[in-house]
Amino acid sequence: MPENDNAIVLKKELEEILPRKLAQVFRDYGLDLDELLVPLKWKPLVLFIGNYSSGKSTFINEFLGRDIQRTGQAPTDDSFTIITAPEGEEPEGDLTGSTVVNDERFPFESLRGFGQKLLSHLSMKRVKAPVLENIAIIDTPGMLDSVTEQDRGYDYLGVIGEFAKLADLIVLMFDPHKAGTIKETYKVLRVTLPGMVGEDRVRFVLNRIDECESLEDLVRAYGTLCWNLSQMTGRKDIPRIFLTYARIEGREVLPEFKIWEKEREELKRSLLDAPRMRLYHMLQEVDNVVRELALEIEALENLKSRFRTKLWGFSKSLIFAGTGAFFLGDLAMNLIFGYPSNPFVMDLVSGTLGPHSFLWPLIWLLLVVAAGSAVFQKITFPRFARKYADDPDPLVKLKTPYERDLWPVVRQRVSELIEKHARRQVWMPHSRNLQKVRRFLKKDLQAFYERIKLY
Ligand SMILES: Nc1nc2c(ncn2[C@@H]2O[C@H](COP(=O)(O)OP(=O)(O)O)[C@@H](O)[C@H]2O)c(=O)[nH]1
Ligand SMILES: [Mg+2]
Repeated sequence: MPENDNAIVLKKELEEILPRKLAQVFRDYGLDLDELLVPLKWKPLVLFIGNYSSGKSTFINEFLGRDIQRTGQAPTDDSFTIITAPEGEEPEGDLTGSTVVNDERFPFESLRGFGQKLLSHLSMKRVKAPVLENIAIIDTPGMLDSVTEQDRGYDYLGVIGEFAKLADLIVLMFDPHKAGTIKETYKVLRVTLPGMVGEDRVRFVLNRIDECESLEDLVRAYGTLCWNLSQMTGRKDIPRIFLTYARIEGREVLPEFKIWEKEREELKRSLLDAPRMRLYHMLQEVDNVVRELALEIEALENLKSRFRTKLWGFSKSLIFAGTGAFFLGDLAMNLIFGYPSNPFVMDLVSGTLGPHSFLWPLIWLLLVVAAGSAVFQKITFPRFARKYADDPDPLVKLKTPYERDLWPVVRQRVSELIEKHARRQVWMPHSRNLQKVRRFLKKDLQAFYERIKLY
């Protein structure tokens, strides 16, 4: 599998170049670079979701050429099953839910939070099949309807969302009878997958088309589905929908439907594309995180320049006040207390200026500067920091919808950094960091995208 080799080479290169170019910058902003690649540490994942008895398990069995998953008309299987080949010399067999979420080799730690009930409905089946060397397939209990979902005892849609975040390819399968539940499922994808980038990970499948009674019937079902989909995606164009059916022994299929048999084969082949999708996924993930970082630095750079303006304004007042105190401080003392007898200005006018004349002016100057700095440190600056910690919005100009999508998360981080380390933020070399990050996005990451296209 040359594609998979390329995937490994590219992944290695990315893992090398990312720390070399950006580790320092990540650390400067309190982010952990290693965490970024955790979801990508295991095999490429293909996730099957859709309504119950849409034919997910039947399709998976067919794809593997073995009867691995139970199938049936009623909601037969209410478990999440991760199917893959055993590693190295390990034997075939099942792993329990708690093993799956606790084994460091697998990327499923995030499922621990969903409780015991989920763990008893999660397992890994390890099956020796050549296609499973490079991918893992996740079969899910079919979506019932939103009311019944609440009885499962765990957050079903939340779990789907977690899997969707990890998955490189998502097969969204539904049948003509129950296309309604697709809406709920799709909503989860929309909120979990980042921005617009996630959409290309989804394969839409209308399965069991052999159950349509005629071609007209199929066209009607397809039309309804397209309408529903365009409402859900909010796009003008309709994503490709694979029309498929399983060949079941003893079951007659209308001859006109036979032309769709090749779509099922095409869909199977597209699952083998998962390793390449993994590369996209990986780049999108990196892209996303680095763009978040860029936005964060931009905000802090702006904070720094606002700080400079503020500091300069304050300094100007301080210079003014200091000059006044230098020339007039001892004169005022003289007028009120009669001491010192020869204030600075008088010496200046009478031409009797000597080193002794500078003593009081300098003391006054120092006093004003000290008082001014104290005010700045204790009052002006904390107020300035508080203002932007409470509301960092004025610090950025969100130019694209993508940046608007990123901002809520970044906003939170900016706010926390200002809250905790405001002083550091106004002195850090943000613009240099921003340059590094932008160069990475423009040059290095772009080069990776170009290379994927070639494969
Ligand atoms: N007519 C027809 N039946 C199918 C097709 N695919 C699956 N089935 C049947 O539908 C039932 C549910 O399938 P299953 O794979 O368990 O659905 P799942 O709940 O999505 O995993 C089973 O009885 C299958 O034999 C198909 O394309 N056409
Ligand atoms: Mg099933």
